[in-house]
Amino acid sequence: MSTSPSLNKFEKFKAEKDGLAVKDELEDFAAMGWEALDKTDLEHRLKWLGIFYRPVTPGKFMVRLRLPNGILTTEQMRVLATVVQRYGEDGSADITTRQNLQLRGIHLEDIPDIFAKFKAVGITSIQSGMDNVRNITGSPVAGIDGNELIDTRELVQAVQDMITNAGEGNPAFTNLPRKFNIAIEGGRDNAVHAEINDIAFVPAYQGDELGFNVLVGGFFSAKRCEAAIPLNAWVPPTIEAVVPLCRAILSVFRDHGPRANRQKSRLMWLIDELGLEQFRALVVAEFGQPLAAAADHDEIDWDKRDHIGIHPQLQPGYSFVGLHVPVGRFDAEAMFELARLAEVYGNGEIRLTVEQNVILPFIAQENLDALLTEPLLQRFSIAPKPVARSLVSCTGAQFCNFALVETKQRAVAIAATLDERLETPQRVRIHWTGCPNSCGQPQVADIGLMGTKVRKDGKTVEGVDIYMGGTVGKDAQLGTCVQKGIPCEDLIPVLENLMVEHFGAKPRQTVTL
Ligand code: SRM
Ligand code: SF4
Repeated sequence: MSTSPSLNKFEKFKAEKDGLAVKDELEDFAAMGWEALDKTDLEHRLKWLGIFYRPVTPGKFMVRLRLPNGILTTEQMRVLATVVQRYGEDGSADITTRQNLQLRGIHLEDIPDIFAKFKAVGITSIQSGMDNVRNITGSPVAGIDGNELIDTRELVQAVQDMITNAGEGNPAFTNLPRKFNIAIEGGRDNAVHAEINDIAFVPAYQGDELGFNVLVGGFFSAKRCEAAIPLNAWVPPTIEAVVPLCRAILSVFRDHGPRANRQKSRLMWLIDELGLEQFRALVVAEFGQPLAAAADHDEIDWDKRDHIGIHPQLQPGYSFVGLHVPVGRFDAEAMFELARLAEVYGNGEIRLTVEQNVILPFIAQENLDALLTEPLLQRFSIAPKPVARSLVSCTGAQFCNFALVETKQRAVAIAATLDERLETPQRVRIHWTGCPNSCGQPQVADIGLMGTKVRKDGKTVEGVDIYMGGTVGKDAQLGTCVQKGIPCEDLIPVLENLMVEHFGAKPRQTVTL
């Protein structure tokens, strides 16, 4: 196939060979060994299968799953734990900011076997990277929240099945101009950060009928960050409405989205180019029927919960218990233990949150005390200290080649120091992100820390730009950069001051002998 000279290099390689084509070559790749692979297959096309070559740890791959609505079963978790365990010290897993899991340390030669094991328990990693739709998020307490408006679980699964052809791969949506995020919120507290998704469904009443208002175009990138805007559309909360609308918007993005400049290829750039009215008209034409105008307000009227601790759930006699997983990092042992706890005390289900934590649902009243004595809860606390509690961090330099700084370990250490030195009366959400790509969402945080390089004493050192003003839940707003270029080694006093000045923190009394 000939390719136009105006296309960027990503468009060229996609036109030459679709990313999904490597699915049929995986057995051969595994037999050849990663060093023998074509560079574009290795570094890019494998991401269509959720397989990420990590230049920081060559030969040790990351596999990004898809976990619709962030829900998995004990059986699935055990399979994942077994995979991670196989790689000893190198094996680990991270809960992501899209309530998903990424497994690390994986050898390419094992992947056909690993994928067979995934398939046997209904897990897929297909189309989870590059120019594809990412894990679709929904409230982590869908179906168990007494105040829920719409249970999103089936909708999220149905949208994923449409996009991925039920996990087998769907060539109709494997060549989008860029990555794409979808969230479906059914609760009152905007647990999914609807405003930072390319498509977001938020609960809204049209007269007496409950359905969704639809937002479009939210995204973060190194050059530009935008909150989603109303499409002026309302749909009933049915698979028959939500799935075709997602298909229509994705088709418009695929067929009309800008592809020349990767920095200007996300959905919002197309909306800018066409104007909202014309964009909406194209969506309606694809949808094949008129779209109702948006309801005049949505039902997001709560502050965002963090789900940590014990909470009575919709079903009488049961609670869901939120465990704090420091910066979302698991080892195999913790994964096996979580699977066991969910089986022994719950209903065999494990849920993940976009704050990189875990929820065990359906804990019967009579099982609560015993669950609380389990050793894993020492490590994954239900009552973490205030700063640690709301900490979120992207992968950072340990595994990500875009990173300008190490994030996860530093985030944990600094949070521990702040908790030691300060009494903090309220939750302060600190988000770390290792570079301007903003995977750790610093713009939604109370205090967002974005990695950068800084000059200090004639040397280049790791530093951060500080973001503030991000609000979540109802009336969510993106924060902005308030301070630039703080060396990480000088960060603690700066954060202490911000905590005292803006969040009512007080230095703890120090005892002088
Ligand atoms: Fe991200 C690229 C990790 C959520 C914006 N992101 C990457 C890569 C794949 C880069 C790479 O190849 O190394 C990172 C993999 C590092 C690794 O080894 O883990 C990476 N992104 C992550 C995760 C794992 C961060 C985390 O620790 O939780 C999140 C995985 C989510 C998932 O399960 O799919 C993750 N990334 C996000 C989010 C947050 C969100 O979706 O709410 C964003 C901002 C929102 C958005 O996309 O609009 C985000 N990631 C990016 C971007 C900038 C996109 C852009 O339009 O420019 C890149 C770079 C790119 O795509 O070119 C990127
Ligand atoms: Fe990597 Fe940057 Fe994303 Fe962090 S924000 S995971 S450093 S690309």
